[in-house]
Amino acid sequence: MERTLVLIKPDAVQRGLIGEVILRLERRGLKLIAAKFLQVSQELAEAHYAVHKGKPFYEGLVRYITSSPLMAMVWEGPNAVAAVRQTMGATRPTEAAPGTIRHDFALEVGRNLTHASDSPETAAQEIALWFKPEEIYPWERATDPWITGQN
Ligand code: IDP
Repeated sequence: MERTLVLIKPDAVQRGLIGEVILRLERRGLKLIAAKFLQVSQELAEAHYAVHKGKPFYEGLVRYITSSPLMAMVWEGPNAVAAVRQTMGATRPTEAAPGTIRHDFALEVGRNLTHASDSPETAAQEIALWFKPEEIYPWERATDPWITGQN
């Protein structure tokens, strides 16, 4: 079972797309195990996007992510990392497949609505950065065996 960090970024919150993003992840069969709504500090933004430091879009990216509240979540499921990235679509909305969130609701890479961890290793680091262990609530869902194929 994998876990992945998902951010519903400030543009998606401002555009009223929180429900849409959650709906798609829930409907896919993924399970929400942690969530919080917050205004991101400069420090957290810089830590989250440390890998992009020095790139031309880095400062704009930090400004974007700190500009207005966002929703941070942890989702769990079989192959959660790949499944969530697939549901989000390619980083550039014009390259995202039809039916993905970025294709269906976005136009610009700089306002692409969501973040999702890109590997299980990154997911573990990002979840530890955004959530304290006691803020994560694994729970039994009656439909789990119908989704995972395991009893
Ligand atoms: P990802 O979010 O799909 O994993 P990354 O390459 O890790 O994509 O980039 C992180 C975020 O940085 C993107 O989601 C996007 O918001 C922003 N970004 C990436 N490339 C550009 C760019 O060329 N211009 C502006 N923003 C960018």
